Amino acid sequence: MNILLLSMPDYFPFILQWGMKVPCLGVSSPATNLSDGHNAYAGDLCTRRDDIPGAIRDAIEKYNPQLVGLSSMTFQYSTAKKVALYIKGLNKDIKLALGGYHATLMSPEVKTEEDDKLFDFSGEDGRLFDFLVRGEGEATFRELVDTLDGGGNDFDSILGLSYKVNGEWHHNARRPLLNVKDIKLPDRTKRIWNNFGYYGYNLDTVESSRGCTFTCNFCSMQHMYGTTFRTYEISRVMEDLGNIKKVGSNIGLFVDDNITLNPKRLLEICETIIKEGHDDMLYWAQVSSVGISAIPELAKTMKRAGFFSVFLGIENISRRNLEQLNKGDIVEKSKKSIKYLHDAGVAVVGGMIVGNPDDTWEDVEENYQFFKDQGVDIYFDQVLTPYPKTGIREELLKAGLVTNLHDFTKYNGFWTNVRTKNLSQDELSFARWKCHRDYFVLAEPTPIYRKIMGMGYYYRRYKLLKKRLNVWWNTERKVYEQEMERYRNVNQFL
Ligand code: B12
Ligand code: SF4
Repeated sequence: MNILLLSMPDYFPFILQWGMKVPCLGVSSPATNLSDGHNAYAGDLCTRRDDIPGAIRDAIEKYNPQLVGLSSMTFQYSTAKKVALYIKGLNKDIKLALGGYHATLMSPEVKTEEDDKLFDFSGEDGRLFDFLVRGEGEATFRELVDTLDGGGNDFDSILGLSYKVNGEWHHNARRPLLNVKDIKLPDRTKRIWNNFGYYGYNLDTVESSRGCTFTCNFCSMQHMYGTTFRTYEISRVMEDLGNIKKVGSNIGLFVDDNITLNPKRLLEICETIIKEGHDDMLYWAQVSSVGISAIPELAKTMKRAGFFSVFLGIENISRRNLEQLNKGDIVEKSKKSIKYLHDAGVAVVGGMIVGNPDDTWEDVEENYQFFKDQGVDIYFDQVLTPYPKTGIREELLKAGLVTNLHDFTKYNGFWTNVRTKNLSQDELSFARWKCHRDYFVLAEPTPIYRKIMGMGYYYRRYKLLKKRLNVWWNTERKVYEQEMERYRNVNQFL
């Protein structure tokens, strides 16, 4: 049987500025873990943003799939639906499966009154898709493909699957988490498009673990893995690093939720990278302040292994807000982590979340001041987003602070979907834009960031000059509105 898996092209506006095109393991891993005898192809539509309909049409013609699987986060679902409609228009006999975060949120175990706004089983969504693959996809998708290929429709024994009988949806029970030993390494030759990257580097994604045992209440991850942490053998991780090198990558992005959950294990991974000669590549990972601050030599060893930059979840510096996010008091740990990372020469992409219920303008700005004082190199500041089925959504709904309830295309941390008790949605959005601009965009880059930018530094200076001139000619408010307008339609592909 021919199978095509596609990940969605939508992106977070700031990420575009950084020129990131990231291969999605959510499609290459299920494509690899099928039974023998099928032809599976994985396509990342982020590499085809210039002509999405053309890319889909060509892929359908060339690979002639009987089943197409779409991978989508919640903010990408509207595009997934358009892609599904487009495919059905090309060939109505192709079966369509939706997998990934959005599909997983539709598990019957986490039903809410808002479910029909996420996926309307009795409406267009229900008619368009044939299957939902909820949770980890490797085994569920394999069993689905085998059943379809055998001509069978005995779907009721496939755990984690939702399917239709005479138009009526049935939801099988959740599949228990997989034993990670059973998951085959992703076969990247199944990819049909390959121009991935990060500013001229060739980037690929690798996994060393799945899950996290923390319970931050803005995080959707618990719906996929609960509060568990499963690790791959370090030898498997090294084999995968060797594989991405073979396909020409020179940056490995670890997609682990929290690779620092066991900092001793990360230390061991770094030592093994060095020992086995994989330190000829660069690496990037999402790390926690708790983990990095736990072992003073960890940051230095990471740098020696090739970690040139990390995303550090600082989130907020107000203890009140950290408590509200169920994050614990990590301020001192964040300071320590930034110091350890900088001493080692690792660039810190600081994760910040603003727009907590009690925030004033001063509270928002205090976070940017902290980032500046601590010398954070790149600001990844997001507005608190009431992602569906998270604890924070419930709290914000109760407090009447959610201003955009159901346009989920705006749920990516860039757009403002809430207000605070002291700031309207518009004031919060403007505060975030202005602080981001004043403290990061128009500021002199930190020495580490400047080094990473290389010649790009001069391009940035030129852009800055243009931006400054724009503020001289216009009011800040006008510039803000122009920028927001520019970003509003970036994810309209079909
Ligand atoms: C790595 C990562 C990124 C990377 C790379 C994304 C990529 N292209 O793969 C970067 C840094 C770019 C990123 C950015 C964002 N991310 Co992100 N990211 C992750 C993270 C940590 C891991 C994803 C991953 O690769 N996992 C490993 C693979 C193997 O697992 P998987 O993708 O879940 O796929 C499995 C199943 O979902 C399923 N599956 C998935 N798709 C399909 C399709 C089919 C057909 C089938 C059968 C099965 C299937 O099978 C797979 C194998 O088991 C997750 C958290 C998590 N644990 O998933 C958040 C997560 C997916 N991100 C999230 C968000 C919100 C974002 C952003 C919008 C904003 C932000 N806060 O950063 C941006 C926007 C991205 C963009 N396109 O512009 C949310 C999504 C929430 C939601 N409800 O949709 C998550 C869950 C984080 C969270 N803590 O809440 N992200
Ligand atoms: S530490 Fe990160 S992955 Fe873990 S629950 Fe918090 S936000 Fe989610």
